[in-house]
Amino acid sequence: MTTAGVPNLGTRLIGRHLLWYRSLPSTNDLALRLTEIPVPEGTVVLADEQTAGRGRLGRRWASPRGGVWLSVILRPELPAGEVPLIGFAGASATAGAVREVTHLAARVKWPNDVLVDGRKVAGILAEAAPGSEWLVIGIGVNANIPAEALPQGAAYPATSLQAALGHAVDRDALIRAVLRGLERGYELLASGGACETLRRWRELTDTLGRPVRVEMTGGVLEGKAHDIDETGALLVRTMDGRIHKVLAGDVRAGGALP
Ligand code: BT5
Repeated sequence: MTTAGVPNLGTRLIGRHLLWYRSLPSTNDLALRLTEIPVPEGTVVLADEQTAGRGRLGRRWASPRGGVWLSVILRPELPAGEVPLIGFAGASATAGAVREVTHLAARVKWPNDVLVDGRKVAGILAEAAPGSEWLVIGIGVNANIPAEALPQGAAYPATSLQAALGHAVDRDALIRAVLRGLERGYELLASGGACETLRRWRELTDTLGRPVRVEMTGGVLEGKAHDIDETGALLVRTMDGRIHKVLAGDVRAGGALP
């Protein structure tokens, strides 16, 4: 482990303390444990490789060397309904960082995925530390991962920045851009900018207005992605004109367009 940071980060909060490991089971797991000490808000845990990277609902997240796998420890002072917006700020920040560093037209997919050419290039996992006010936001970006090392048969097609560009990206520059963008997004939320946070996400998404099929724990919903509400829940309009509120699920393109 090293505490050497990314040079010239220039942030006030996020990444001022940075723990960088060659290999970890999961940066989110370590970050969640660190909240019990606790460490200063904004501490970042980074790993070159994860051996037990996690997605939502305990799904596996492939994290070979070459990717950016990091977790940020936060202690948000936000109304409860706005806490989920940190994930949306994280997705927008990650898509913005990809755009800045690679000029690829990265977009966000509900709730917190980042896509390039319609393929998943990054995922976000926000987790609350049980029984406390700490929150960990995990960000995984398939940066310099060769196409053949990407997960095959993933529920949603995957890509990496290297595969999309045809060459490697500057990983440190990407890490800097992600952390700076997340800090801006977090400060915006903390200063009452929930509407602006959602506006930025809407600007970067192609989920809204499209026919979607949403797979949820309780079943499947088909319709048109109408909007997101003030907590980030997805509003889906079904054929009968009714609007359904989806708090958690996986969106696939398709479904019937009402
Ligand atoms: C996510 O979950 O997209 C959240 C991923 C968060 C990863 C970061 S890395 C740093 C931090 N530490 C962790 O342990 N996790 C966080 P979800 O929407 O549930 O997507 C998971 C699904 O994506 C899997 O079931 C696979 O189908 C697919 N998948 C797995 N690895 C992938 C990869 N590297 N790229 C694209 N898709 C992948």
